[in-house]
Amino acid sequence: MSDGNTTRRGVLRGALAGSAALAAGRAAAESDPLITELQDWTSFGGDPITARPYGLPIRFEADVIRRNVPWLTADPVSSINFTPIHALEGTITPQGCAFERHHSGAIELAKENYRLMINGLVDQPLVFSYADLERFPRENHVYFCECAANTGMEWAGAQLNGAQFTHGMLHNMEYTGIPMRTLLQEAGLGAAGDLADKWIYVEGADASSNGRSIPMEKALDDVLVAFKANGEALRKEHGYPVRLVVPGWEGNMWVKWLRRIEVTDGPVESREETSKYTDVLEDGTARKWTWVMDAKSVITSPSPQQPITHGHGPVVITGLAWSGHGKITRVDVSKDGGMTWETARLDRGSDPKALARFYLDTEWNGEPWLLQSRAMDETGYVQPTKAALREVRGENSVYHNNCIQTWAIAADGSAENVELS
Ligand SMILES: Nc1nc2c(c(=O)[nH]1)N[C@H]1C(S)=C(S)[C@@H](COP(=O)(O)O)O[C@H]1N2
Ligand SMILES: [Mo]
Repeated sequence: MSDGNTTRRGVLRGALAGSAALAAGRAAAESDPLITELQDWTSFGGDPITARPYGLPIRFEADVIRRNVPWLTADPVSSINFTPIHALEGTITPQGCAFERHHSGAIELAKENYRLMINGLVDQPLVFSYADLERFPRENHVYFCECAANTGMEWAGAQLNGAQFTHGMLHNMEYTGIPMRTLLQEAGLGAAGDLADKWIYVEGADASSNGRSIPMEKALDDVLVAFKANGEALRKEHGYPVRLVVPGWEGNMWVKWLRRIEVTDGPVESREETSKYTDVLEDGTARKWTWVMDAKSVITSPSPQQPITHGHGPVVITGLAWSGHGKITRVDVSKDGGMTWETARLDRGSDPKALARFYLDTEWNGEPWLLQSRAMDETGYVQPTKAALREVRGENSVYHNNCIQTWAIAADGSAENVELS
């Protein structure tokens, strides 16, 4: 055994003296055939470097995939699948398992067929090719994208048994793009006059067009016209070759296959911002222009798809937190359904409008837990309970459900989606 291992063991022994986990580790080391016998992978060569020009996850990870809920939508062309957040770590979502939401399916649009038009109240209407866009100064930023309908099925009660399904309309990527401001300035905003009451209308090249109105103030602030995610081209399903990134605001505004930006003197009041993506309130009226995604968090492990399977002793509770208003400043974890709270360790939590990862390194000895997490952001906002949200929103809402989620952990380590009354 190397000195490195001896030292690491010494540290573990000090930290976890007498724990079940350490005892199990010691017993295994003496009789474990994986240690005492010669294995294939130590005896033969592996794959040549020519085996996979572009790599996929190893087959043992084949269950870390996007999944859908067939009964949710009538048709898989206008539908949604969910990020396997229960099985991911850190904060960056790989494109290959980042949720998809299409209103008319994912289209295939080649760079050479791509055009982006800017028209309306501009000095000079312009049409850009993809190659034109590559010549503008670009920036890199990490942002979360959450569909406003994320957790929307939970308004009426605990419905779906897994963080992937309750909270998986969520991804977080590093985008490379051109500030919207740069392109608007290229077209010239002199003709628009006073910008305070101006808007842009953005639409995609797919059959749905998914048109949305965005106030000029936001357009000139941090909106990106993006063409790369996590260092590589956008995937087809995320809007290849160009999509809009609208930091902190509901996913519906992140128009994919972006084809047109029109400067307007008011909102267009499109389908996606009137009959959809408005919030029905307790009294039956609907609230519109609820763009910002309020602070929210969820424990990803343990959770229904990620039960505790290693017996008693040390356990890592972990999850994600995010806020469309800026940075996550604190996340608390409760094991007793919100009666008492412990402050979690924030790791990768300082990027505004990006996912934060939190950990509570703790012990579990078979006692029942009612696990919850509660996020706070830099505005001082605290993630609300479902009861508090229902007082305003009733039970017929769909969008913008950022309530505290509860997982019940049973004596066998299994976890279930429950609602506390
Ligand atoms: N052109 C176009 N853009 C679109 C959509 C669409 O159907 N067409 N869906 C929107 C919705 S509702 C969401 S939540 C996000 C999802 O982005 P993703 O599929 O990359 O996860 O894209 C938005 N942009
Ligand atoms: Mo969405």
